[in-house]
Amino acid sequence: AEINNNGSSKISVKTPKIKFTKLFINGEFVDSVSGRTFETIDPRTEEVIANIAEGDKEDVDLAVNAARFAFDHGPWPRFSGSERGKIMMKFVDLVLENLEELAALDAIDAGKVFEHGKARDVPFAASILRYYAGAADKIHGKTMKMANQLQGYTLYEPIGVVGHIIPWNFPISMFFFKASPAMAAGCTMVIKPAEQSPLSALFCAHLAKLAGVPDGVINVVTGFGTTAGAAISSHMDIDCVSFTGSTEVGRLVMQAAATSNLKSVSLELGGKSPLIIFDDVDVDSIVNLALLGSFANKGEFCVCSSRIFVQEGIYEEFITKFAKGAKEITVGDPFDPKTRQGPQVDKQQYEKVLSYIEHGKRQGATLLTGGKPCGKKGYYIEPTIFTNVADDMLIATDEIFGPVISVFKFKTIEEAIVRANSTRYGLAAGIATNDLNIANTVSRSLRAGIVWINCYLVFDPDAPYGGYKGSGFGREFGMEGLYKYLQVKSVITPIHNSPW
Ligand code: TXE
Repeated sequence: AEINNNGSSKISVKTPKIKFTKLFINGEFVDSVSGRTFETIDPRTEEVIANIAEGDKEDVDLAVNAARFAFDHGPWPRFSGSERGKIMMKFVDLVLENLEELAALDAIDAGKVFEHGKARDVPFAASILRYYAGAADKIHGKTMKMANQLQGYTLYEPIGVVGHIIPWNFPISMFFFKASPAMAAGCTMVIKPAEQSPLSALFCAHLAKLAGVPDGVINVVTGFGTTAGAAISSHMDIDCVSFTGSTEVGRLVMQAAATSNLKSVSLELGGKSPLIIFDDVDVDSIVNLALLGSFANKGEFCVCSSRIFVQEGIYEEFITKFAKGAKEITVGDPFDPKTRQGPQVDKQQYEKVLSYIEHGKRQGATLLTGGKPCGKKGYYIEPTIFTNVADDMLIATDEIFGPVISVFKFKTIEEAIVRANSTRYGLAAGIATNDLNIANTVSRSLRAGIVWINCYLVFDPDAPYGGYKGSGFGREFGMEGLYKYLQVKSVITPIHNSPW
């Protein structure tokens, strides 16, 4: 990999000024009750960017009270869908007007490539918000002609106060993946961004206020998982918790929901997604697809194609070209236009990824390329590929969440399906073939919430995605992503003396 990180932040001409560092509760930026703060770190330089208010249980209580009041007495759930949609559209405009600043905040806070933020993350976040703004006035139930002179209809009602707990890999996107459908439904909410990347969520809270979102509808409590996060999942007055993060914490969130008020839960957890490449494909174009599926966002994405299965006929050609492509990825400062891969989000993730690389070597896999940290400072890791990986090695079974990919060789379709499915996860999968019959057979056989055929990492607001098996449950995007924030009520009434 070409390294352009020289250990200083001098490339970064666009470092944004940090305007918002406090909790956002009931339409105001406020200090935490304890007055404590925590440091958010720049993964390029390992230096402190800002001190952020550290919310804890008392702050979550205040935020929930504000959200509860806004739900029980405020205008938001009582607006017509089109009134909510209008305010959400204004919010979309403000997000796009502030596109550069938002992308820059995620670049310094989470190490995300600035150009990618500008071209993809922020516009996609805006398109999710726009989709649900459009959906807000299309929520309706059905009528039922019932037996015995009864008539019934269903009402779709907002579920109430929602707690959103979000991770650090797509800070701005996740904010809108969670907030937009809940807003459309008429819910009010408390959002806890990840402690590694709180900046863009606070900026978005400010934009929500400018857009005219009423006070108390969106509250943002920055802080840690075991304190602020746990206070959300165990809160007695939150009706629904929507979590994206690790499988271990997903389990804790569900337990806390069960032992508190039985709030509804949706979980988007980790993955170990297979990309299956059959030997009828054009290797060069599939290599590009595999590079995208493997090393986008430095491998810090839940649908990363971290297990690539290649049919034996093209295996040698594929790994040669795939390794060459990985070596050509420029790792460096996210603000440098040449950069394709920034630093891992924090020291913990950086060390986790490096320790998996050591495991892979120790367990006898072949390190085809990469495998080392790079740069003098910051959490940079070379794009790394292992071959000769046994299906039960740790690097083949665990979510590494970094730029580390295992490539496997297979012979038959049946073998590919069995091996691809032999994982505790089930988030995404990719298939590369020109044979329609293979594509259809394999896509039906894979136990994953989203399957890409001859493409990868393609998301659309209208296409639901979420997990099978240990990758969680509940869907984001599409109307499915909206219905988890609604409850259905059946209303039944007798009709007297009707001949029908
Ligand atoms: O996740 P956590 P971490 C995976 C990925 C990564 C690993 C660890 O493999 O390497 O998880 O990352 C909050 N109660 N994913 O440790 O801890 C926390 O503050 C309530 C996959 O950062 O799950 C943050 O806001 N909340 C994933 C959020 O949970 C708690 C994206 C996620 O943090 C909590 C991120 C608790 N007890 C990591 N503990 C994906 N699916 O895309 C923590 N949190």
